[in-house]
Amino acid sequence: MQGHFTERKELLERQYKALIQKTNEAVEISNGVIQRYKNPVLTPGHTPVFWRYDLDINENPLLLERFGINSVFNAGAIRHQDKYLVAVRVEGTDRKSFFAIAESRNGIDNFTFWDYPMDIPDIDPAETNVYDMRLTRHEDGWIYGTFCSERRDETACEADQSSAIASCGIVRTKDLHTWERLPNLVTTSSQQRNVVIHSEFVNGKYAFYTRPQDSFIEAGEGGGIAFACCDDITNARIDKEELIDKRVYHTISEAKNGLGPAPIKTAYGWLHLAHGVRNTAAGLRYVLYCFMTDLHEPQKMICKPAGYVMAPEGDERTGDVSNVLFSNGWIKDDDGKIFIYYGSSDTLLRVATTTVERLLDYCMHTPADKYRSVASVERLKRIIKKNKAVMQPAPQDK
Ligand code: M1P
Repeated sequence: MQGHFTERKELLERQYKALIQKTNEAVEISNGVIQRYKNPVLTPGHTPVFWRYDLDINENPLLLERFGINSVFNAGAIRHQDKYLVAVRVEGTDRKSFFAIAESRNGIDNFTFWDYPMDIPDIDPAETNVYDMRLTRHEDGWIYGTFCSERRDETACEADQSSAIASCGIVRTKDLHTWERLPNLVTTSSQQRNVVIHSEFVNGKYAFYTRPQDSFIEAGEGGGIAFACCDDITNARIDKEELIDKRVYHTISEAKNGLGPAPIKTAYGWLHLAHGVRNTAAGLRYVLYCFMTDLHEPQKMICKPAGYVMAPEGDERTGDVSNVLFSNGWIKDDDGKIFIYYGSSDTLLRVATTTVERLLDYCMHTPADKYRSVASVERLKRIIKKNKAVMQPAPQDK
C-alpha cells in the first residue's frame, strides 16, 4: 500500500510540475489587434495537489481526490510587486465558486496558485455562491474587489431550485492577503452582476459601472452597461443609473452586455473591454468588444467599433457553457503592453496581449455599427475602392 501511495503521489506531483512549468507561445495568426497564446494559463490541473488530495497515507491510503476542481476561469487581474496576479474564479465539483490568487513573472505562463484561497469575510448565511471578481486599484489607496454575490430567490416556489438573486459584493485590501468586506452595493435594480469600480473619483465621488437586470439571466428592462456615483463606499448606495452602452437589436449585445475589467486611462479617453451576448439557435453567444469614454466624463461614450474584438475560436468554443468568452481582468504594463485574461466557455483561463497603441487605433479608427446590412456593404465597398487605388501598380511596374 505504501508503495502505491508513494508512486501515485509522485506521479501527481510530476504532472502538476510539468503543467505549471510549461511555457506559452504566441499563436501565428493575429488580426493585429489581439495576440492569442497557445495554452490556457490556468486549468483545474494547475491547482496544487495539496488542495485536491488528502496526503495523509493513514487517512487516504488509496490517494483518492477529496476536493475536485471542475473549472478555473474568469479572473480579475492586477500588477503587484513586479508580478502578474490573477484573482480567479475556481469552481469545485460541488458547483461552488471561490476566489484564489495565482501569480506569474511574465503574465503569460508559469502561473502558480498561492497556498490558500482568498479569505472573503462571510457577512450573510444566504450568500450561496461568489464569482467574477474585478480588481480596481483606486486613487484612495485601496485595492477594491467587486464580485457577484448570489443567493436563492426566496420568493421562488419549492419546485423552483434555480431562481437566484445576484448582488454586488465589495471587498478591499492593501496587500491582497487581508480582505475587508463592505456591505453589498444597494441599487434600485433587483439584480446586479458585472459591477466594476472606476479607479478615480468622479466629481469627488466613487464611481461604479453597473449592469442592472430584471431577472437572473435576462436583461428585461435592464438596458445595458450603466454608470452611477455614490458618496460612501463603506455603505455604497446608488439611486440612479445612467445608461452608457445600451443593448441594440441584431448586434453582438442584443441579449445583454456587461463591463469587463476597470477601464484603462489613456491620453485620449478611457479604454473599456466588455462582453456582449446575443441569442442563437444553440443558446447564448458571449464575445468581447471595446469602446472608449471621455477622459473627464467616463460615462460619455466617445467611440465604439462595430462588432467584437474577440469571439470564441477553436478550443475556446467548448466547455461547461460553450461559445463563451468572458473577461473581467486585464493588466497594463508601463510600456503600454496589455495582458487580457479571459475565460473560455466557463472552463479555463487564457491570455491575449495587445498594446494601448493598438487598442486606441482599433477603437478610434474602426467605424461604428450602422445597424443595417446595406450600411455594412457600403463600408466594405469604401475599403475595397480605397485599396484598389492603393494596389494600382505604379506606371514603371506595368
Ligand atoms: O455563462 C456565461 C457567463 O454568464 C454570466 O455573465 P452575465 O452576467 O453577463 O450573463 C456570469 O455567470 C459569468 O461568470 C459567465 O461566464
